[in-house]
Amino acid sequence: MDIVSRGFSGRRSPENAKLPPGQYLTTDFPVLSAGPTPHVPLDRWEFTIDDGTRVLQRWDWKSFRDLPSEIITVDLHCVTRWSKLGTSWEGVSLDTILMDVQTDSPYALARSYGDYTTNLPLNDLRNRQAWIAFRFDGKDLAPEHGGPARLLVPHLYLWKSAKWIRGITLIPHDQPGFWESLGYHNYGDPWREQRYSGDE
Ligand SMILES: Nc1nc2c(c(=O)[nH]1)N[C@H]1C(S)=C(S)[C@@H](COP(=O)(O)O)O[C@H]1N2
Ligand SMILES: [Mo]
Repeated sequence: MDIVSRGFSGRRSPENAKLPPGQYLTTDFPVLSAGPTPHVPLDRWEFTIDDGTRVLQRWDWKSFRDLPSEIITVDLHCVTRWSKLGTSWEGVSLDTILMDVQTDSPYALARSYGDYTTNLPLNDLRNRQAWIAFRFDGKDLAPEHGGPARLLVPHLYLWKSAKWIRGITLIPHDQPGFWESLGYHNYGDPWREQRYSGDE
């Protein structure tokens, strides 16, 4: 029997149920960048998939924007403890991006303009879990938030969502990206509170 009735404490509101451990809700949209915001003109922008040796796929802005896109509503969780619920984006699913890519490599390293990298298992980019997003809240993605386009992987802490994405390298053996090599967790599941490399 429940000693304390549920709705009484007021702590299990629908919003709180969506909040991973150790996170708090915010309604603004903080900017977290490890360096200056790179400005890439759209006529020089490109996005490539490579295997470390060869470029397997290449899109310029026009061919990228010709890919089918979708509107998605997702919750964001930053390792600095803010979470933002119900954010609306438009982007191209990584399932679409990877459709014609044949690989045996189980890991991916996302690469950004400005040299930021972050690693994740290739499977975490598949199955409607990741997008290359170019619009936020109905507007073109602002440069400070990663415009013209950023990776969006909402089921992992937000440092995995590389801003100013320029490509993804498929790698046979996992290798740490920027924050992962500075002591952040290799995988970064907010629901398991995988913040730092020592966390389970
Ligand atoms: N290229 C690049 N991507 C990045 C970062 C960065 O410094 N450079 N910071 C990461 C971190 S730590 C977070 S929390 C989010 C922040 O995204 P926002 O600035 O849009 O809130 O971007 C991630 N992607
Ligand atoms: Mo972050």
